[in-house]
Amino acid sequence: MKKVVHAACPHDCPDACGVLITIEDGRATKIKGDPAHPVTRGFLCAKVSKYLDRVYSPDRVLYPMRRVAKKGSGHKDARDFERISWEEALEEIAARFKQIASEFGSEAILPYSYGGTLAALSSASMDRRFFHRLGASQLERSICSAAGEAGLRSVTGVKLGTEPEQFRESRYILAWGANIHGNNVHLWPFIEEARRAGAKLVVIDPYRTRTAKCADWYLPINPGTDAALALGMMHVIIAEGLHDADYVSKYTTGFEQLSEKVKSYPPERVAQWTGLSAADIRKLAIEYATVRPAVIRMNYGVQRSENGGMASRAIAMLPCITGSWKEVGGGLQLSLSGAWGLKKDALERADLMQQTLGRPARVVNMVELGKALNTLTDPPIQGLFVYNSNPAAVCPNHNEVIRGLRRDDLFTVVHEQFFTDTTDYADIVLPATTFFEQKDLQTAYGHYFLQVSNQAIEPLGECRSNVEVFRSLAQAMGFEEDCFRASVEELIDEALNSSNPWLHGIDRGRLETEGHVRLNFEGSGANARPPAPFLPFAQGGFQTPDRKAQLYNPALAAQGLDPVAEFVPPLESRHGGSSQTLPLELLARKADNFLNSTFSNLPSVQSMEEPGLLELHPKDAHPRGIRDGDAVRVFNGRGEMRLRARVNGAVQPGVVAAALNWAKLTPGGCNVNVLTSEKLTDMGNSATFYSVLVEVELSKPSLLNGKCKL
Ligand SMILES: Nc1nc2c(c(=O)[nH]1)N[C@H]1C(S)=C(S)[C@@H](COP(=O)(O)OP(=O)(O)OC[C@H]3O[C@@H](n4cnc5c(=O)[nH]c(N)nc54)[C@H](O)[C@@H]3O)O[C@H]1N2
Ligand SMILES: Nc1nc2c(c(=O)[nH]1)N[C@H]1C(S)=C(S)[C@@H](COP(=O)(O)OP(=O)(O)OC[C@H]3O[C@@H](n4cnc5c(=O)[nH]c(N)nc54)[C@H](O)[C@@H]3O)O[C@H]1N2
Ligand code: SF4
Ligand SMILES: [Mo]
Repeated sequence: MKKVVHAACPHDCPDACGVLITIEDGRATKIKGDPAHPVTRGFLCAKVSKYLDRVYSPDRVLYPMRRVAKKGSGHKDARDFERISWEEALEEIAARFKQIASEFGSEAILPYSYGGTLAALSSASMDRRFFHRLGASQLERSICSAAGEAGLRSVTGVKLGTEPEQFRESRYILAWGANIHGNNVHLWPFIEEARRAGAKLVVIDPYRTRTAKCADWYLPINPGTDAALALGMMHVIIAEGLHDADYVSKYTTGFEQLSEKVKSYPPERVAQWTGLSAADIRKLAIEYATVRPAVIRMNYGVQRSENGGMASRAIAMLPCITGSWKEVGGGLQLSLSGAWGLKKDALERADLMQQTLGRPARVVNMVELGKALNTLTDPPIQGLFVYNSNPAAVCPNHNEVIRGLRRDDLFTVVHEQFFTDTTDYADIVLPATTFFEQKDLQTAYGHYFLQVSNQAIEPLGECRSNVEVFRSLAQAMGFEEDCFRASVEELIDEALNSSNPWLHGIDRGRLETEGHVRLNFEGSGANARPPAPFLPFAQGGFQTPDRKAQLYNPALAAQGLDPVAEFVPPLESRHGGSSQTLPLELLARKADNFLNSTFSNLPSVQSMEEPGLLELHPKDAHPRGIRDGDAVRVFNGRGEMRLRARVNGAVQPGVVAAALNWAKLTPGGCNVNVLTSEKLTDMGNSATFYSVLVEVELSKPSLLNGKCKL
């Protein structure tokens, strides 16, 4: 029998595509985009188009497994484990967690999860209930976007922005630290539509991405200098009187302080930091302010540097001073995730932690996993439960993370779909379903459509969903609260039972029938209006204390930051002053065809990438005797790796780039995060993957096949 099921892609991607899965005799035989979805419009990215290869991969984890080989050695796949039953696995985990809790206290157990799936239930529901009830340490989940969110919110008070459909109305589009073509591909057709109508696409990125290659104007900015550029643009806009005085006076506070501040950022000075010419900076500012509507797609590339919070803040001020929020096709998009307002307290039940501990549990920042595993005391981390994440690949300061994961006294459980870099250090591996095998609720951070993702096939092998794993683990621990028995449907209903007016009229039944539903921006009942473009800040409405955009934000001063904005060069950069020890800035990037480390083990997806490359400029290659194709050693005080040189036009002199991959699949055996640091950003305690200094030298080709040196 053949049927087609509507699902939603839950991967960590702004697009949250509507998906149609064809099933024949219980087996998925086809995946395609749902043509009815107004934003993702019937196509999928290259990697998810190959999703059947992932679901039915012979490498899936299908059964609970217990380690038999020594941690970190052996085959680094299923052969290092013995198959056990779910009952044995759950009993062993419960027994170990109870023993750790009684000996060290429950905060010696740390959950570790991030973006394996962003579906509402799979990412934060039963799991949170479980760890709150257990009294485990809390994880600060800031590895990706926290600096940018803090920067944006310091201006607007909320993560809202321009909906993607409006980009077709824009006439000037700034892709700022945003690899749209690689990481947010469903925005691209709207941009193309705008360009056919005469729009100009400007890309500001230190790496010549696919998006940059397609741009009308590409500005290869020096890494970590975006705050200077935004302040320089505002210098020109204000000096030329191109700001919207009416919007500014009605809907912003602090314009006077901003005007004063930007006087010290003339284009000539900004040029020295950014590597862009003063003439280009001036031209960019004038075009941005006068070619209307102008929209900014800022993305998280901007905020993965030491002062990325401030950079995002400065950029977020631009549409506030030009009044571009008033226009359809104007404004700015970073993340739209502030719109959903699902009932988190019901889903996550943080009150259970209070009940167990009588206080909030200790917080451990996920970026500092290496430090946490190796240095925390009182209590030390003795139990680690990893799900939705692959920290042995994605965490900065990889060598320290691995040193911690190797500890014999650390009990590590990993719930996974594949034998990743992290399962190489697991005591117990539990098999996880993919989104084909479970039902969930799906929000998005790049559009405003809510979806239900239906279950298409039965779980493979003995795979269980995140919800089911924590439900059964709660039972094994003897947690008796009713909330540990909730079904998926009940959890979806609880999530939607929110006071957010934009969810008014949207319930599970409607989502199940319609597949996707746009948030209710129009109001309901007598106040309802016909669907119209959503302009979140056309008439102010910022979610700040005074409802105005905060060009001056007093709360920042309390954190030791400039309450207006300022540019401070990253310490670990060529402009960083005394701490500068090595000459090259490394962009430890994402691969266009993987999703962080996900997909990197699938042959059909691997064939679209060329892993193991270090991209560098001829001006840096030649003095070091490096030619295209040579083996090179890339190193700094934290570690080293071997890569193959690609001397091309991707980066400017002084900048090199390498992409994220599984460590065990990277030539030389360790990945780019051996070079990155645990240093946190200025705002949001986020990661600084793009503030890294390295040196590069020729290496012996044979060492490309060597082992990671710890
Ligand atoms: N194909 C694919 N899609 C993805 C992902 C993936 O790994 N692969 N990852 C997903 C995830 S988790 C996220 S958070 C989003 C992220 O999507 P993006 O926010 O687009 O993230 P990045 O690729 O980190 O950075 C975007 C660009 O910023 C540039 N950049 C680096 N440093 C600077 C800087 O100092 N200034 C400026 N202006 N630009 C800089 C980088 O070169 C990069 O091209 O994408 C999601 N989508
Ligand atoms: N050098 C460098 N490092 C980076 C970045 C970078 O640009 N450069 N990007 C950073 C960013 S932006 C992010 S968001 C993080 C991402 O960090 P992670 O969220 O850890 O990302 P992934 O590598 O995609 O690993 C997710 C894992 O979850 C598993 N998974 C998927 N679905 C499920 C499920 O339903 N249940 C369970 N239990 N597991 C599941 C997948 O198989 C996969 O192995 O990486 C960060 N690390
Ligand atoms: S990864 Fe992103 S673009 Fe690809 S199918 Fe999923 S949501 Fe769509
Ligand atoms: Mo991310």
